[in-house]
Order: sequence, then C-alpha cells, then structure tokens
Amino acid sequence: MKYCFLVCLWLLCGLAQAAEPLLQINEAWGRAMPPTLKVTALYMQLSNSSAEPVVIKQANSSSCGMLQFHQSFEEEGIMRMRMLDNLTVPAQETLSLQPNGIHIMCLNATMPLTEGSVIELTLQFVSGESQGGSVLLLAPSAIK
Ligand SMILES: [Cu+2]
Repeated sequence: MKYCFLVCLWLLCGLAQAAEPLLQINEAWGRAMPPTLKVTALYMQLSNSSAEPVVIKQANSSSCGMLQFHQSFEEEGIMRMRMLDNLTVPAQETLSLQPNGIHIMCLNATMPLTEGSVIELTLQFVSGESQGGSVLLLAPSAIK
C-alpha cells in the first residue's frame, strides 16, 4: 500500500528523473574565510535511511578547484589532516562531518569564501548516481 502510494505520488508529480536522493543532507555549513584565503572546510550530517551503505567517491563544485575528503586527527598535540579515498555512510546511520573530525575540504576556491556565500556541490556515489547539496558559509562568530 505504501509502495503504491509512493509510485502514484511520483507519477502525479511527473518527476520522472528525480529519484529519491540516496542521502539526507542536514546542517550543512562551512567556515567563512578572509578574502585572501582560498581554502575552507565543509561540514554536514549525511543520513542514509536505506538498507545498503552509501559510498561517496568524489565531490565536485564549481566554487572549488578541488574537493577532498579529510579526517582531522591529533598527533603529539598538533591537529593534522589525512586524506580519505571516500566517505561511507553505513546503512541506517548518519555520518557526521564536523570540526576536528571528518570534513570536505574546498581547495583553490573560485569565489570569495565570505559569510553568507553558498557552495553548491555534487556528491558522486560509487553506484554511479549523484546528489546535489548546498553549504552555507558562516562567520567564525556564528560557529559554536
Ligand atoms: Cu582538511
């Protein structure tokens, strides 16, 4: 019954290509930077309500020359970052991208990383599918 309802809704809306997104993206934000800096970190909550893990192999944005997946870690009292090949959101779980943890690094930004700017990005999954998201840049004072 629920299945029929979803299919009927889908037909009614006429959104033939708009399959349900693989992930729910919440609380997406990034750190606004001074005009001279071309790099910032992006954070978000990625929730996977499906029964299969979702693996993000790459992220793209016209606002960033390159996007990388990073993991921050502390070594001898110094915060460092290592690159991750991909991000895996386990089935029925939420992956938190947050300060001092996993984040998406925007390198060689092609626009000023000012407060209130929005970075549009596309997450590319190993399945071949992709999904868009918007990341709002916040001033340091707005970051808890
Ligand atoms: Cu980083």
